[in-house]
Amino acid sequence: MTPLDLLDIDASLSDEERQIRTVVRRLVTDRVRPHVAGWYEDGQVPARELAREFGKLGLLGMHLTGYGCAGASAVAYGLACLELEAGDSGVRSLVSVQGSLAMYAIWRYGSEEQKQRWLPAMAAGEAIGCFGLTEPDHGSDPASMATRARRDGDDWILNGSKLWITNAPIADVGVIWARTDDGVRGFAVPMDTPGVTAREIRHKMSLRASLTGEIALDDVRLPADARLPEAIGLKAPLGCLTEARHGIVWGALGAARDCLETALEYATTRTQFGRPLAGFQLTQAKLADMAVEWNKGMLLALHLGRLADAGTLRPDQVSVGKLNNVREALAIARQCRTILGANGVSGEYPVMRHANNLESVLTYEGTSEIHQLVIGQRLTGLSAFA
Ligand code: TGC
Ligand code: FAD
Repeated sequence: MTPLDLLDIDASLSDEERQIRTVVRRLVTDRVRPHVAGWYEDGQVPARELAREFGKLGLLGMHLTGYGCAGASAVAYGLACLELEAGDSGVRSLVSVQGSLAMYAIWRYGSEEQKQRWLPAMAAGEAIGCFGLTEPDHGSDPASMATRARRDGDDWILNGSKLWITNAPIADVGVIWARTDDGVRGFAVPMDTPGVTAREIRHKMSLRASLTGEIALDDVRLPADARLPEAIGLKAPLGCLTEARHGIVWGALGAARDCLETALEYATTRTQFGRPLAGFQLTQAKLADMAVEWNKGMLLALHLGRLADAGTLRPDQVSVGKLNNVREALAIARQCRTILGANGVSGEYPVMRHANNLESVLTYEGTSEIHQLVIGQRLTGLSAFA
């Protein structure tokens, strides 16, 4: 429960959903909060160690079934993302990329052998996955990707590069998307294959508690069975994005909640002009407006989560949630920062870290503009991309 829950949204959750949320919140309190400011400042995170701990709790690929995955509901997965991102967006990213992108791709499009080989180890956090779609020259428009896969006998030869790839520097397996003579296809690439190199991208000013890398693919020879047999065309990677974007719809509200709770606490304890900041009408107006937006975001997330559990969620509906909740979470983080005054820019408080992180969240998994255009297409029937 949070005092921000003005609408008693909590009452709409099942006991199981609340229990999962409690477990994840405790994990974040014990394992993330005490260290995350330091990880952020150092630009380092013990991702492997965290992945093993998350794996033990069943958080990796938790909404998938079989192969060591927990088979939780979409709403439970969303709540887990929310709690993780209340710790840090980078920590949620570790889990989303592993579960919703890399594991989901193998689970949805892979052969039985690929599933047996990778999924149990990934669910346990013993193997780390990454998802290579974005390229240096092709971000919002993955249909134009330049990475090529060509046949050489039964083998495949991959050439190209992928940029801004979460977990790449430590990944054991990369789900790599490449153009073939027959269109876009996906490959499960062991990252120790000769010709694969991953370079860490340093000096990010956002998502610093997350490892991001560039993957170079230089005549990478793969056996025929490295290709994900059911991944045919661009809709395969885009289908993975829909999974991850749903998690972000919830996750962004976690970062916003942490900012709001921090600002609320600060405003009630800090006095100026002889009274708490929270006693000023202007501060209350800020807090009220932010809490209203946060509650609207929660209703939206819950609605989309229930649609996902009913199996009827459409990608353009996920765009509504990603666009709104990340945009509002970022606005909330920035407004909360003003309430903390100078302390708002200090790493002693989580607010500026969340605000900086949300700049990445606004851009990755489809920028705000891309989601506006997806919604625009739904409304008008006209594609702005074609
Ligand atoms: P378009 O012609 O619209 O679609 C091609 C085919 O794909 C289908 N489709 C989708 N299917 C499932 N989910 C979606 N979200 C889908 N969007 C489209 C579509 O129905 C079509 O199917 P079919 O059967 O007709 O072939 O494709 P387009 O080239 O016009 O592009 C559309 C656009 C711009 C929306 C798409 O390219 C896009 O979403 N671009 C943004 C790229 C992006 O989001 N990249 C993210 C990379 S991963 C990442 O950022 C990870 S961050 C770390 C973390 O998550 O924590
Ligand atoms: P561009 O596509 O060049 O866009 C630049 C600007 O132009 C944006 O504002 C965009 O909205 C706008 N724009 C583009 N096209 C249009 C249009 N048609 N109309 C109007 N405006 C438009 N990718 C992965 O594949 N895997 C990952 O694990 C991953 N992790 C990431 C982690 C971080 C920290 C970050 C920052 C990014 C990550 N990404 C990842 C990449 C991310 O998905 C891309 O950055 C994103 O898709 C945008 O691509 P771009 O940066 O090339 O921007």
